[in-house]
Amino acid sequence: MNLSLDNRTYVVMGVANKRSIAWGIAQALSNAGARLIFTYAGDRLEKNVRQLADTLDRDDSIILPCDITDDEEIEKTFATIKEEVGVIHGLAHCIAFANTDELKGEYLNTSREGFLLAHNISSYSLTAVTKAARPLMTEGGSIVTMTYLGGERVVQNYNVMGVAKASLDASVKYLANDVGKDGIRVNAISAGPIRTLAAKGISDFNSVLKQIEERSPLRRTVTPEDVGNTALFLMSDLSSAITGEMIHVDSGFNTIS
Ligand code: N5H
Repeated sequence: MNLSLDNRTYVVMGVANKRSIAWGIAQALSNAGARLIFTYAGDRLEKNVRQLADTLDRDDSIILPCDITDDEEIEKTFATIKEEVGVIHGLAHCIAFANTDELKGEYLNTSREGFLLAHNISSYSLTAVTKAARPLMTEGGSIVTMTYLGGERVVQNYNVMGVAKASLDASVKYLANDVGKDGIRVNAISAGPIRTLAAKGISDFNSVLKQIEERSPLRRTVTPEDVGNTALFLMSDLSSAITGEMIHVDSGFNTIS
């Protein structure tokens, strides 16, 4: 048994640019021999994804739009994937969103609308895409989502995203139980903070990163490559009995008080 993903196809959702965690995952899977299908939200990101996909060693990637707030579009996207490749072996869900103005101050100021938006995009979407992907995973497979420590404990400013991640983390366990009988595993990677487009504009991100450098057991921040390598492990047969699990890729920061 090894890390090879030869003759396997994976869906990667959430590449925005070359700094994206989703792109770190895509590169690791591609280097292990996987064929990739990318989905993006909004025409603005299509060009970025195409340009990045062009830098991969193989030229059979498929790039499709998928607005995960739209059930019809999810259905359409996965119908196209079925037509194009028939079977998929896994999916990386790297999607989250909350209103910027609700990622600071007190959590209790979260609006109903902002709460529902964050939960819809950051949590329910995993359930929706797992449901759509399941019929294509006829050979079993592995679904990986991205979470963060702020779902397990209070992290300053994470606010409604923390509550949405707690919901996502619970979904991972319930989904894992539902699809386990089909040989499909569902796991989450809890990454340390990384300077991505989503993290842009977040106040004091520098000091968050500095804290990881100073206080984490490994005394360094993590990279999309670190996360990509863990995603590769979770997609491969080496993790064959791991499901409903959360793996921290955070230089050990979660263990420190
Ligand atoms: C404690 C922190 C810092 C404060 C909270 C950060 C939360 C970040 C997650 C969400 C997903 C960021 C977000 O939705 C930003 C949007 O309001 C504005 N940005 C965008 O629309 C850009 C253009 C697009 C690409 O973003 C999205 N989401 O589509 C947490 C940090 C220390 C760690 C961290 C950054 C965690 C995380 O969940 O990403």
